Amino acid sequence: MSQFILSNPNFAPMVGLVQLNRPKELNALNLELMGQLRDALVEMDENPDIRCIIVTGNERAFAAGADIKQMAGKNAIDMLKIDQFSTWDTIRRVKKPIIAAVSGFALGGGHELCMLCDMIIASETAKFGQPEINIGVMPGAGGTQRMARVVGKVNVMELVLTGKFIDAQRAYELGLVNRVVPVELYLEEATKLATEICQKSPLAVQAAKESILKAYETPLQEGLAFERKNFYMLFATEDQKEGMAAFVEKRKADFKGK
Ligand code: DAK
Repeated sequence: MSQFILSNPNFAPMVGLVQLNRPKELNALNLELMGQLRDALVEMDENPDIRCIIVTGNERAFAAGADIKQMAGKNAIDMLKIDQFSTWDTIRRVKKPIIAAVSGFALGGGHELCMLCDMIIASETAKFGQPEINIGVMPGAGGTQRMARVVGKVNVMELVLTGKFIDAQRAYELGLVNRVVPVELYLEEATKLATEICQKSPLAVQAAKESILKAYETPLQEGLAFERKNFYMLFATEDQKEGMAAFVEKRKADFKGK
């Protein structure tokens, strides 16, 4: 089978790198690529030596969307039977933080994949969009829902109904990306962010990620109750003892993830 994903669990200390690797097709997300991406992410999620994951493409494209050539001849029942959602749902359940390092095109499913990640570092050359409307369909992997929660109704309407692309700066203004950096620095910047997070307690990081994601899925009171339980749970960890002792003793904490 072709290798559509390059995976490096030792990219930087405690940081795993997953690279989409269908460059000729601008990393169009065919089923094989998505399956390999899911497997690589699950493997890194289970690897105790990794605390944070970066997903990237190449300079020209993060991913130009789902593979239109693979989808073109399908009918509704074919799509239903393929059940791509189980793959996307598995990625959604990854517990470790995932940072998308994006350069070039992040379109359709490519942009939806970015939004499935937890943070996004964009190069100045990045272009985002949901152009599905141009090929007679609409976003199907969270484009209308996740984007609406970030950019608000009028902006998501314009982007989805026109299919137009926006540049990295506009994406930043809309809150879709954390920051924009020169193209030669986007992976480095993502690695810096990942490395910073790796210094924290991985248990606290994962509990915080889980709680933040709940904010997008629940009413406030339910989310607050969930947050509270995760907060109490962290007092059962050695990392909490270490973190608070380190503060009192005026030294840097050494978190073991226990
Ligand atoms: N699919 C297949 N091939 C693609 C592709 C795509 N999305 N995007 C680009 N390619 C291929 C091109 O066909 C071309 O291949 P050859 O002709 O050389 O064989 C090669 O990549 C280079 O592309 P271009 O020659 O077109 O390059 P340009 O620089 O001229 O244009 C472009 C770049 C990104 C503006 C253009 O390629 C483009 O408009 N691409 C399509 C963008 C698009 O419409 N994306 C949305 C696709 S629909 C779901 C999950 C996800 C989805 C749905 C459901 N479930 C979980 C159920 C997602 C749907 C979508 O993303």
